[in-house]
Amino acid sequence: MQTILEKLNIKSVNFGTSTGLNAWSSGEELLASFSPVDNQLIAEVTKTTFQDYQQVVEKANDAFKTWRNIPAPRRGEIVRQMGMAFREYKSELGKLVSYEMGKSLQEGLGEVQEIIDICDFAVGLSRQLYGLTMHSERPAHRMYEQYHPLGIVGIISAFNFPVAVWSWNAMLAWVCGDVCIWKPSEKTPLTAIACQHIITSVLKENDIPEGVSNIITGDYQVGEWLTSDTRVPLISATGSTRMGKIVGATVAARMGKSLLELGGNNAIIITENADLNIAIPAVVFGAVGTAGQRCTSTRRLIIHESIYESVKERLIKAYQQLRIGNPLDENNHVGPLIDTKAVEAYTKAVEAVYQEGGKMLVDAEVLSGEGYESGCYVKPCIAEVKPDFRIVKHETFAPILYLMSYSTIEEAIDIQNDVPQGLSSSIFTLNMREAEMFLSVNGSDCGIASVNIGTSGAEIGGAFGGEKETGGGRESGSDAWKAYMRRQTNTINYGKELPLAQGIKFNL
Ligand code: UN1
Repeated sequence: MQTILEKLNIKSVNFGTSTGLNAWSSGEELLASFSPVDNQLIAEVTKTTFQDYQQVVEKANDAFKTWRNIPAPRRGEIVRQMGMAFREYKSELGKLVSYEMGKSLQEGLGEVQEIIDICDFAVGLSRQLYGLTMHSERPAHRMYEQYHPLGIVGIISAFNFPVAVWSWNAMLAWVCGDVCIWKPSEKTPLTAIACQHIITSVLKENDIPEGVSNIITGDYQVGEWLTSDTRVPLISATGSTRMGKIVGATVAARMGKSLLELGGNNAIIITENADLNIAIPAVVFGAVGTAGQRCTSTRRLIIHESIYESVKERLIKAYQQLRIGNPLDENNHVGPLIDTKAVEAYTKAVEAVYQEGGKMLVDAEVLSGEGYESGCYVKPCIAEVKPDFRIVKHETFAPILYLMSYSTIEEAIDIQNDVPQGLSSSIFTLNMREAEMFLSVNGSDCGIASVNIGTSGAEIGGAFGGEKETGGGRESGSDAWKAYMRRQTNTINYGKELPLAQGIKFNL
């Protein structure tokens, strides 16, 4: 693990909260980063003080005045160079993500690949920040709209995707002409600082003020400085619904904009017309990948009654083959949960399943003994439940899969929609009517609805986000960039008269 820390000039302790490479923080309090893999202290980071925070905002504001005047395609060129830098550090950063967060090495590398992909996307986007032109109802008038940068974008990210989700926001914000202040999860500050170091070298080489990219570290209080700050027009927050409700209310109270990407409770419907050879692996990856800690993780399986028993058996068999252990060992499928608090939430959810009358098909277990000393490793489990169990409507960030059966496709869609969350959903079927019904206005109510692929692993090209308690925001691809800009409608009169709109006459 030393390599990336050394290569990035991260000297393990107290390198400070910084807008760049200089550790100028006045803080003395430290934030420790422990790995859930083996409970080792990886490093400690200085917590941002209120005084630091003020400096960061001032630097960001100054940098904005320069950055917004750099033409968008030129900003895209800087982002292109960032993408090249992330390519160079892919294997080391991927490893650090895996070690600090606990996801498998493959997934850690996949996360860095998402950064690279969004950089490429943003480069193209930098030449496509299009507005429309309209035909004015008045003679000799021209109307059009244009998009201007907003200013400072506050990014609050979660531990489960410690770097990718930041990049979806930051890369778009940068080509749009905004500057960013990033508050990473207090559980994964190091990967964030590694990204900041990678970015800073590119900014320096191009003579761009370092205040374009800023990090603040600490707990919810630091987040509160950001969310209540009128100098920060947009807050993009990823995390729990509980957190999102607080952030959303704080930002709304000051009429700021928020982009919320919160909890999911994602289901897969397996119809009697499904190709089980693709459905089963999709379910297993969706449910146990990242140890069930993606907001897109598959939590509920809604299976047609005629194939329920055979799907159940195939899943039980597949789960028996899962290898749980150190995520840096490529032979393992499942790594640890983020911390022992998450293990508690897993245990509590399993208890709730029993209490409500559910049955375990693959038993839950907190693992101990050699290799599991951190106390964060749990066995992915499968529970047989009824759709109306309270626990089934709740998002538990752990590898617990709920199985239910249905008899009509309408019933399956009702079950799928009948939860407070609305992020990702899928149907496995080769029947065109079922697939189209699922995608229709009467189908899934989620922000993401797919056919014959799982609920997780969305590509960056699409808009990412969901409805209801998921928060309604859209990040990443498609036209998600519009959230990072302010729209201005412009009307120009090039005539010699002053005709009023709506035919109003006003004679002086
Ligand atoms: C998240 O879990 O917060 O679709 C994001 C996926 C990833 C992103 C997940 N591309 O699973």
